[in-house]
Amino acid sequence: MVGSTQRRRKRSIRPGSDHHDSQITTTMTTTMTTTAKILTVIFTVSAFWSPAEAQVRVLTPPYFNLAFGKDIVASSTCGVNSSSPELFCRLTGVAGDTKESDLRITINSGQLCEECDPTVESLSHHAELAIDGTERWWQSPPLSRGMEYNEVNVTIDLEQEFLVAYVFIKMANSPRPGVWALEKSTDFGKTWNPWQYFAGNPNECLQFFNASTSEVPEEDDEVICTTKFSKVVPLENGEIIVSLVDDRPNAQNFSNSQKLQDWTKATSVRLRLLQTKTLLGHLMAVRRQDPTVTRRYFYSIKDISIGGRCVCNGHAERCDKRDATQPNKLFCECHHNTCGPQCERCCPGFVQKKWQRVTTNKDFMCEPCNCHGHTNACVYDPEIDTKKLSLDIHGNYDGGGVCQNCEHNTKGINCEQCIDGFYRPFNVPKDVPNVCHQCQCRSRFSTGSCEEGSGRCMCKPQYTGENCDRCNNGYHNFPECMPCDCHVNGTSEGLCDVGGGQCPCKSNYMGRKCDTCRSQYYNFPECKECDCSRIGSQGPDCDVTTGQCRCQPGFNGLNCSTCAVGYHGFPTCTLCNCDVIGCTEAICESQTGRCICKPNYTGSQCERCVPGYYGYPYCYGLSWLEFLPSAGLGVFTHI
Ligand SMILES: [Ca+2]
Repeated sequence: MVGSTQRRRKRSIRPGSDHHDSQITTTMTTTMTTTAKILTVIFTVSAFWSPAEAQVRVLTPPYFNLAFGKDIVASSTCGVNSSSPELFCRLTGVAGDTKESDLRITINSGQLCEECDPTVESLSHHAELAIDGTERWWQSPPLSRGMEYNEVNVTIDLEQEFLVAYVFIKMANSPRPGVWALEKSTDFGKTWNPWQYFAGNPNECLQFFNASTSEVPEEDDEVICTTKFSKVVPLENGEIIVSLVDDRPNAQNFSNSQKLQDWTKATSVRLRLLQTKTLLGHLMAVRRQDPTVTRRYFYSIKDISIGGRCVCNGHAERCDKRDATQPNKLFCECHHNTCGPQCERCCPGFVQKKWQRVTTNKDFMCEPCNCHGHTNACVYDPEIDTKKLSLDIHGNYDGGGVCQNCEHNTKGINCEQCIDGFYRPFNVPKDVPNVCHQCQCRSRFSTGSCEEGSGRCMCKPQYTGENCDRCNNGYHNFPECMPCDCHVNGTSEGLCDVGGGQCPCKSNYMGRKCDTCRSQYYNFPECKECDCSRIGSQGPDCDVTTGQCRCQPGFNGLNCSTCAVGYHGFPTCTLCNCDVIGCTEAICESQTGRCICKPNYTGSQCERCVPGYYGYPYCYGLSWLEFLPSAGLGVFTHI
């Protein structure tokens, strides 16, 4: 525990945190120092990023206030769309810290009242004021304009995906909202999901959100309904701190928990305000819509800070790169040879291994392909990876990089081979530029290719020898090397050319060139004897290709030396004496002639039912016997 605390403290003074602090302090002036303090406290005690991550290669960019400078929209605003400046009064009494000199403030039925007027900058309360870093604030229309102004949405478009650790809200001249939901979108506002519910008591949690009250989430993605931020006091300047990671099961294991990461991902954040918080004594008056009371009820927000950071998948420590085409978007400063706005892929040329996120449990770095220096271009092929065909830079067949456009007369997955007509001499390493030497082969006798290592020329089919300088078997008369007249297999004495006359054939060959099998032989160019059974076949000849003999009725097999189906007892091959209804397709055993019965049949010829079955040739079970008469079918009366 002690070690862990120390490490956490250490993290708070990392360069990233400095970056954060400077950003917060420069963007938020004067009173925002309070906010900065709160943020610092949150960062210091927060377990959002596990302390253990600092020890391995997980890189994480710093937190900053994601809301600052973003687009913010309120569905309704005090003074906007109202015919005249809109009167509102404060809940705090006249005896407050009002400056008498402030001429805007009037005292109206004992209340401190002011007006909203969007045409006068100092009386305007537009939504941007909730994220501007100053003391000015956004304010909703008072309920005196209509009870429907209980429901107001305030939406901040983050313009890209971030991981959000917390949301901090500071109220202005109103209490904190009574009932509301903090919501997030991961599709730029198309759909919304709740992050947390806020209500005054368990009944409101149920009534508005169908949720039970809970302060500590039991799941990484549990939406809790909390009551602690909906108290009526303080009447002004109240604060709400929503932590989206702390207290959740995987808070200490953030980089390994996809569920918790997904939970914190957002492209937009929305405050769906549902009901203002009323003083107990005002309850009836608000329902009656007494304007002297309802003009005191509205929402006002001085500041919304959203603490979070870019999604960089463990591959970047900074996220402040910008692109001229998308000036509002922040890009990760990627390491580990990764590329993309979120370091979500391996850079071109570094695709030997399939891209992965770095976590505390799993180190990963994109690796260049091993193309032996003959190209920088390669692509990842999952099939090559599975088959382990690609060599990595460590000399292992691991990964799926396939080199493209191999230069220097090389080819292959790793540019490890020479193209046709070139060879790699012995002792020449694969990664030298001139690895492949041209084959020195005379084209008349060789294919033009040569052997790896030795460079020995590959001969055309009709030539052979170290230098392709004599005729191959089956050819004669170097250097022409014409095909032999006589077939090399069928001719005796190794003769090749007889000047167009009859070649001397071996006993099992025939034809002028001895290039067919003699009768009773098959399987040219290796002529084998037919071997037909004298008893079972019709003659000694067989099919010249397959060797199949022509069998007598009742005989079967390549040589007609077995009995056909329905016959038994080779060499006599007698017809089986079985009942065709009761026996199987095999009819009888080929040696003994014993009939092979179907289930439920028996007897030497399968001519009766086994015990328990009745009604040959049907052989029904007992259950059928019981069933059939009652069904009135009367089958058995007819057989
Ligand atoms: Ca402000």
